[in-house]
Amino acid sequence: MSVKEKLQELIKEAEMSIQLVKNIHELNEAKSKYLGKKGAFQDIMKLMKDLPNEEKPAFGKLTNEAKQKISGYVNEQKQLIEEAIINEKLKSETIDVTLPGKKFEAGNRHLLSQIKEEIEDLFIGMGYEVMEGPEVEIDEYNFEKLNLPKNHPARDMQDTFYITNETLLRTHTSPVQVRTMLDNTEKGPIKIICPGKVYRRDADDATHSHQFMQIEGLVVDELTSMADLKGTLLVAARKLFGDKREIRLRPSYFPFTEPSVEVDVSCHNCNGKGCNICKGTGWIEVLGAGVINNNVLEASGYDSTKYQGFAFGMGVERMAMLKYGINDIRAFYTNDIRFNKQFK
Ligand code: 2U9
Repeated sequence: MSVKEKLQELIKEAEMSIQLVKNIHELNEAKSKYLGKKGAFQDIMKLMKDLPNEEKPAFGKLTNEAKQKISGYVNEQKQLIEEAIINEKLKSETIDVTLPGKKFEAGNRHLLSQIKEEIEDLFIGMGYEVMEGPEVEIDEYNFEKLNLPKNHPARDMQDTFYITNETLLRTHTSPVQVRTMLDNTEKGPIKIICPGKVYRRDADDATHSHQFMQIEGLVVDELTSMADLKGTLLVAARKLFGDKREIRLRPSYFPFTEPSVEVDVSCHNCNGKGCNICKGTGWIEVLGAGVINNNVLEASGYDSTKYQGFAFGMGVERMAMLKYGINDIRAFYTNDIRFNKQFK
């Protein structure tokens, strides 16, 4: 067999076996079998030394052409294998755009946050500023400066969570008003509401919680009256419980206000006719209020002959319970998502 014939045979064999190769690993093996250092051309090259000199260039040309051909087969097969890999990948990653999408449910704010913000917004609309303060307070701001002297029953260990003799968990947000009055170096007018958590040593039941939320308001100015208080609370009651609501004030007592009142709103459920929400009276007690006690003004550096003002306080849970007919305060804190979802 001539060298030419040997080369033609090698080319044919290589073409066939390379075409049968299925993956890159096999292809690399085939490549080194035909084109590698110890490959099929090694034996053919050995024949060169026995050839007459004049035939050597033609022999070299033929072997080079053969190598190029085989190299071409390798490249073609490589391309085919790579295409097959891509096609396989595309097939496995096909997205069916007609499938229904995954539903992401948007959550909602906790009802207490919603009510708190609703109340904040309505007072901001009347020119109030929102103030916050610490939940761990000193006795002086929580009691002393609010006209609750040392022997007052509210200061009993049974009613208040004391941390030390002088520090405690605030029992109302009133110390925030005290701090605002003390911080006001010009001793000028104040118009604020103070929302936040408060703590009392109550046994938890359907209507009591050792921790709950209050919003208190304070207005200090040179010309304020009980009429301003009543007008303010009427606006608030109508914003929260509906345009048709009326309010009534009943005399009461708080150490920090004098005179003090309890405020009822006409029942939004029965329009005042009497139902189980208003216990047949047509009225629901919603908050406490009054004219700031002179002792309280003086304790925080205000001249009570020049300044007066009014204050009010409400429980946020109570507002929410009345508005939505919720009969157990514990529903707010047990984190049952089904409860929260009802107030979307
Ligand atoms: C200062 C002066 C006066 C805040 C007031 C009430 C009346 C009141 C209760 C409502 C239900 C608390 O959450 S509740 O238990 N609050 O009735 N709060 S007047 O009076 C102040 C506060 C601060 C310096």
